[in-house]
Amino acid sequence: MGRISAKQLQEQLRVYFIMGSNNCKKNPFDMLKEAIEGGITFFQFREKGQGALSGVEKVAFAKELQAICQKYSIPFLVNDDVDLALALDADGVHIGQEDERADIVRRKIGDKILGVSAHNLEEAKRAIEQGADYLGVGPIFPTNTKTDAKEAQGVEVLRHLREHGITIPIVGIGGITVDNAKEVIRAGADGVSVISAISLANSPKESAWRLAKAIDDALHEK
Ligand code: TZP
Ligand code: MG
Repeated sequence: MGRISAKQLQEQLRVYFIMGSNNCKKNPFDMLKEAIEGGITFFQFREKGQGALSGVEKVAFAKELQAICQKYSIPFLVNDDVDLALALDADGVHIGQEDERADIVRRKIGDKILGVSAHNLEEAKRAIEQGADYLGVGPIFPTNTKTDAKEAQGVEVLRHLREHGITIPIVGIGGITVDNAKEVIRAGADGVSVISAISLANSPKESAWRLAKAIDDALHEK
């Protein structure tokens, strides 16, 4: 099979929903299903922060979310926890700069999808050298979801990376909503990754649908 192609990943990353148990104000399984019905294209299980599940509870929760993703053919990635990703045979892993080095994770996961968070050109280049398939770049806008997030960088960081030769798939992250998603795509991202725009929406389905529509419209302008 080999590693996923940049082109295929670019398509899959358009509407990237990230969630853990503490991001949900209603039943997480219903929410994920609604988000999928609305049009999300990619999912990351991110179980961290206050009240996060651990041990067998975390594994059981992850499995149930993964089963939903599998039913609808949505890629299922695990944040940080490489061992869990391998145990579940997830589609891939997303790691940050404070996690295990990307080249070590790449060796562990073989051809599974590897996403790496990058905040600047240097981190982006290193992540690519070490085997990243895509980059998560942000926070683009201020976010209330990640308490230890760095300062928001605006969409300029995306433009900067593209102007300096970064061609692999990129998703913007941080404070992205239906109203600002187009700017993120116009600045050079292939997709947007969101937590609260979907997880805290009154209708996750409608929110996902509107995000997908905004992104589709912005991509067609290109
Ligand atoms: N990394 C940078 S910002 C962020 C993460 C995980 C949180 C994104 O959440 P939201 O609710 O979409 O701003
Ligand atoms: Mg991390």
